[in-house]
Amino acid sequence: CAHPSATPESAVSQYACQRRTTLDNHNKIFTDALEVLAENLEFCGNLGQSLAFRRAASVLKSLPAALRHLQETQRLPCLGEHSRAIIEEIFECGSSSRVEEILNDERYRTMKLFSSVFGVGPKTSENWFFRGLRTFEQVLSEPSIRLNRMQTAGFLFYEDISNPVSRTEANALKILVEEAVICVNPSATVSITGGFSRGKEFGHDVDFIIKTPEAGQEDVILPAVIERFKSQVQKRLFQQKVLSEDCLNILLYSDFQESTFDLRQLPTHCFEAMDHFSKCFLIIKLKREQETDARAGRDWRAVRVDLVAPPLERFAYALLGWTGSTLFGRDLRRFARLERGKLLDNHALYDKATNTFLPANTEEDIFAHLGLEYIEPWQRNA
Ligand code: 8DG
Ligand code: MN
Ligand code: MN
Repeated sequence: CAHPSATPESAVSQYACQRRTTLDNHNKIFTDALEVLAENLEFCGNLGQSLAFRRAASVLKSLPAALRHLQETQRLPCLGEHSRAIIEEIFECGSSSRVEEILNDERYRTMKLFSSVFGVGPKTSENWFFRGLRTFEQVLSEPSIRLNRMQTAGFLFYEDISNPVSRTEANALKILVEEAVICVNPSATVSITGGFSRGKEFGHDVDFIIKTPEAGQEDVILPAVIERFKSQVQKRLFQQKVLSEDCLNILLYSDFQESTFDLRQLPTHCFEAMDHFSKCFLIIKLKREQETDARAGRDWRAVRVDLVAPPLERFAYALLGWTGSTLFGRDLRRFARLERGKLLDNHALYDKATNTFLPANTEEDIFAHLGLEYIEPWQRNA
């Protein structure tokens, strides 16, 4: 990537946080190919090179029109010779032989299959692959494999969870989550974050962020919500005929992670965007709106839900992080560090020059601290 000061004002920035990237991708044929290459490198543990392909794809996603000639990539940042060679081949042949090769590669296909299970990451997938396992049947019948609780739930609800969640379902879930949250704390509010807040019509889960005005409430609200889910909510909704009888047990899986957040801790510079806030990863039963699953004989489906509850004074930072996209967040942190001498993560923004934490009530405040034009959530699909 070229240094931004070396490029004219109108040029595309190397930083995703200085580009507006809507879901209207005019270069899908190229970005799909580059993302397969990136994913394959991730499976191989080559995160640096993977990121280079992810950045190249992201730049193309931000363009207002489809590329017409390879030469157009010359003026774009983050497009190295490898990416350009892939684009060139797609221009000439309609597809990339390297991408086709990866899509047919046994290791890639197996890693893709295994890591599609909730709770199974690249490490476990690789382990299973090198033990000669290729299918779910083989994994599940291998006596030496002990699945953890998350993976067990992942296999149990695999079909449901691997089906994308619709916006309609996300809105139905919001009502359910809001009901529980307001019951345990009437002053708390719930907002959808993650992909749906960026305008996506479908997601692999639904992400919610909870705002609690009273200090300390962020630490107790999620366990209380989980308890609430386990008891009254479903009964009441059952009485109101919102849920059917077999929906009574609404919580199919819950993993609460206690806060390890420390107000004085400086933002960390790490590869992954994981944060220290109180959060939970859930699988929730959701009543189907229209058709019932006749084969399964049930009128509900399992959906993945994430909840996060940051302290009020850091809410804007948590929201910015959880809104994503992952690459947008990564570039915000990189921009802050390299261009502004500030440390940013999901918890805070720290000015190294003055040794102070910069307070923010809104996402707009954070962009302003960084001297960046505000980018709306739906323009953060980098
Ligand atoms: P999708 O679900 O529609 O497929 O996409 P998404 O909503 O953009 O992805 P996600 O995997 O649900 O994650 C949403 C954002 O949350 C993403 O930018 C990563 C971010 N995130 C954090 N911290 C943490 C964390 O500690 N755990 C998880 N699971 N996600 C986190 O910023
Ligand atoms: Mn999500
Ligand atoms: Mn999520």
